[in-house]
Amino acid sequence: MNRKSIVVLCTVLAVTSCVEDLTFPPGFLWGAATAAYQVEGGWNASDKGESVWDRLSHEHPEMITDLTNGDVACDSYHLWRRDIEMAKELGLQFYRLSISWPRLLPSGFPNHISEDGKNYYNNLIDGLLEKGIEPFVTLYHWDLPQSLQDLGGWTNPLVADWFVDYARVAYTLFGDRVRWWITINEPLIICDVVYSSGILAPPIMSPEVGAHLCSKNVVMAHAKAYRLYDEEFRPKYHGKVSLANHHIWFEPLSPADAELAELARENCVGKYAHPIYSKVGGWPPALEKALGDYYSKQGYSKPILPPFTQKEIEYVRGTFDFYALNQYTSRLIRPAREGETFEPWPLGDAIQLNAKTERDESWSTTLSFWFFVHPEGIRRQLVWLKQQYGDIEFVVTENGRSTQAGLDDQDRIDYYRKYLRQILLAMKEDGVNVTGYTAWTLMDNFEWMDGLSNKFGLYEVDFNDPLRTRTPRASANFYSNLIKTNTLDLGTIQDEL
Ligand code: GBH
Repeated sequence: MNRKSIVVLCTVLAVTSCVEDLTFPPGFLWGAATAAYQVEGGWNASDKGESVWDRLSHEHPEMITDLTNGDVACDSYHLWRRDIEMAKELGLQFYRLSISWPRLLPSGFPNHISEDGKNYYNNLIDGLLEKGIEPFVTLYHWDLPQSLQDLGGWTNPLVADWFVDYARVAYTLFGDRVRWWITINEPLIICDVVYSSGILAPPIMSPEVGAHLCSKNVVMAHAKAYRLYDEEFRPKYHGKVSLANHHIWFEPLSPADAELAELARENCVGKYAHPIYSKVGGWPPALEKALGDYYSKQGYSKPILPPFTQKEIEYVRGTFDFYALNQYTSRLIRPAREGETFEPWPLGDAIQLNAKTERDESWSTTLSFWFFVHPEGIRRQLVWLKQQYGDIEFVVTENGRSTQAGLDDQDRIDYYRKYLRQILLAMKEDGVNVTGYTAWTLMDNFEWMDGLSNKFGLYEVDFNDPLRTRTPRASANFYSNLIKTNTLDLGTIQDEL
């Protein structure tokens, strides 16, 4: 019997024995995430170096909606004990945090390791482990040392060496206790969105040359850090390493736009997944061709997306132990019409695809301008990824939604229910091997250019209180019950199905 008929049968007979199986497999891992710049504060504590986000928020406070910055944020630099307590209250099996590169290496280089930076992460990691919570560590969540930005940052091919030197320090200091590593969070944002929008850090516009140099350098940096772990640390520590991609699910507006939707998927996901996870490696062929054609018309005599050598293709291919997926939202996509202008979000430099994105009117909006709710998108994305890259292990490393302030966040619970139900369907009906899920985010924090006004937290943080008091929302209660039972309670969304 297919699912549709099961649902129909349930509705007609009102029997409960035929309701879908809402239990996650035993051993399924539950976590929540944050990122260093968004929560830590302590921006100049001790010998910490300046990051690109420190620079942007201090020199251009007007670029952040509510004129706030991450100088103090949730003050997790001082309040990390409370963060661990919250992780424990929720019953998390892992906590995904990121290391601030300039906190650990103030100059950006390993000539000097900050004693206080090292202690901070040791305390956090040890404190989590004492409570039975695994640290799941991201090396790079957007806070590049400004010193390296001054040398070109992610557009300088040497960044791969700088990054691997930093990774070596982190693996050496923390690798005995950290089993899950993410090298880089969301290349799509670091390269395509940063250099095509000029509104994130570093605020540099270079949608053609800069964005594409960055794409190759990020992939190479990831591969080097993976290879280093594989060769020198895995034999002792047996951990897992991957990179976290940002996913927007693209639906064609009309059937005629199917090919364009596929190209958009390759542009946003395939660009950073095909080189690593596909059997053949290298850039996605259709994307490489489309970009090649577009930029040669713009007068470039060499490919704007730097080609990989055969040696590089082989070096990068297979540099993963699992697939890490961040996903929030979806878009309809169609060809641009005569005279239409392009926005940098969510396609990067959309002009190169001559594409426009839209919201389906059935997808509800959120406080974040870029964010529409479309639960089926995550299932379709998982199925697409399995089709492209095979039956590999998937971990959802970010998913969640923003709301206004307030403790009774039924919208957030609703979102979690609907997205988790689709993840379960992907697992049970489509056979996608998802082994873990991460709520974004543990607590309200500094939401980049949206500042403190957009709340994504399971815990509310009082930013007017010097103690940054954290209070659980209704969703925290929902999430801890889910973890306890390992079973999704559909609650109010039952009626909508
Ligand atoms: C993730 O990014 C991040 O990993 C996390 O740090 C963040 O807090 C969370 O999602 C929620 O946003 O300036 O035009 O690009 C998701 C990608 C990046 C999407 C910032 C929205 C702002 C619009 N987000 N972007 S634009």
